[in-house]
Amino acid sequence: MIVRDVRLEGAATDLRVADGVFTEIGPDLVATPGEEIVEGHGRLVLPPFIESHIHLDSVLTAGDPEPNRSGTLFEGIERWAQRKEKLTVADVKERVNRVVRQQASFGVQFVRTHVDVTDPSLTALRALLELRDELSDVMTIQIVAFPQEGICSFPGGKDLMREAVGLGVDALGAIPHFEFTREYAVDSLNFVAELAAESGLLIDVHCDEIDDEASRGLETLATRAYELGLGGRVTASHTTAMHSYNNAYFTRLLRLLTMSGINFVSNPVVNTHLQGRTDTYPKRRGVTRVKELTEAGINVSFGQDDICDPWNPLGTGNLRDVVFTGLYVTQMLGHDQIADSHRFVTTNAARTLNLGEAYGIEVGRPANFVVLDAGSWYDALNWNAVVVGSYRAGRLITRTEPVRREVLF
Ligand code: 17E
Ligand code: FE2
Repeated sequence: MIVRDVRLEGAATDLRVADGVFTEIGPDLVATPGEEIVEGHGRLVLPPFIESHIHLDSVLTAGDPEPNRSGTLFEGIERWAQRKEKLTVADVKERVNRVVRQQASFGVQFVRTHVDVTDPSLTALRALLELRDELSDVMTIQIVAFPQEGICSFPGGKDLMREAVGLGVDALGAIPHFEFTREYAVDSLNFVAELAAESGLLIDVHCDEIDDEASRGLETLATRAYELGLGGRVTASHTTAMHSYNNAYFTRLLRLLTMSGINFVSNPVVNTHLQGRTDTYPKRRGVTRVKELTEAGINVSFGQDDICDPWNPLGTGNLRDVVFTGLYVTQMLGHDQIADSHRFVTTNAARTLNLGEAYGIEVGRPANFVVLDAGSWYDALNWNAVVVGSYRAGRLITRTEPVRREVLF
């Protein structure tokens, strides 16, 4: 197959795909007899979008059995604990199957999902493990064992984490800011770092998701990553307390973060909703320091976090909305910052997920790509361009008609 006349990194090109991989990339490719040709009409091609942080187990549960009335993270955890009692494997699979198809229609082909393992039956985890296999042809799903109610503060928390490792998760989480004490926070991070080092799993911690400037799980996580040589296999998600750190502390911390080589995920939509809730005025945005981390050469990606659940009553899974909001909230609207901002949900996210050579539009790699109804990312972002086609190993897996507006005056 030849995909003719698309724009790749600013230049017009064609793509040749055979046996599910890119075999040639360059202008004016000549079709062999019988070779299929797809017209690109000068549209933008990107590697697929990557959802680097979402909670698939809770999607589409908003209001059931009760809505989150305060809009806080902590009420969300209480509401979810109520809904968790009713989980069945069939319920989780039905909701996630719907959402994964919606994500796919927005060009997402890789998802890292956190799954709550503070449930002695591990129901949601069992459901997600089945879906990871069933959907692998169309969606790569990474599963993080996420201890929503704590590792040291939840009865049997460490055993549940070990059980999740045995069932086959991809990564280990933690939630230091929710543990009862600072000591438990440190102990939970040491536990996870050692378990990851011995099991070879990745780490992705819900780290300091609170407006408390004294919440400093991140320095422990980064230190363990540095000392154990885990570096890029470790991710710190949310890190909203960093918004409130004093600049003297942040300056010292930045040296360690750079040395450690860990990744960051910011969830700018959901954290502007959840954070600052104990403030009167001024109200903090509570989004981590994306601009400063990026300028220091540290890898940051963006996630949606939630779709219609106790922490976010809205959300579609369209990562364009996350980038759009993220750029405003982090004040990263310089021309160049906008122009390459898809990286927060493409290449930077690929690094967070440790996708390596499984990702990217290069000869010899899997022919996974999306075609947008725009000639540039700048326009695609601004005009909310649809993904007209999402290709997985060279196969068209979703198709959307371009929007055509007629003004009748
Ligand atoms: N759980 C949590 O601890 N933090 C979040 N942002 C979500 C779930 C969505
Ligand atoms: Fe989260």
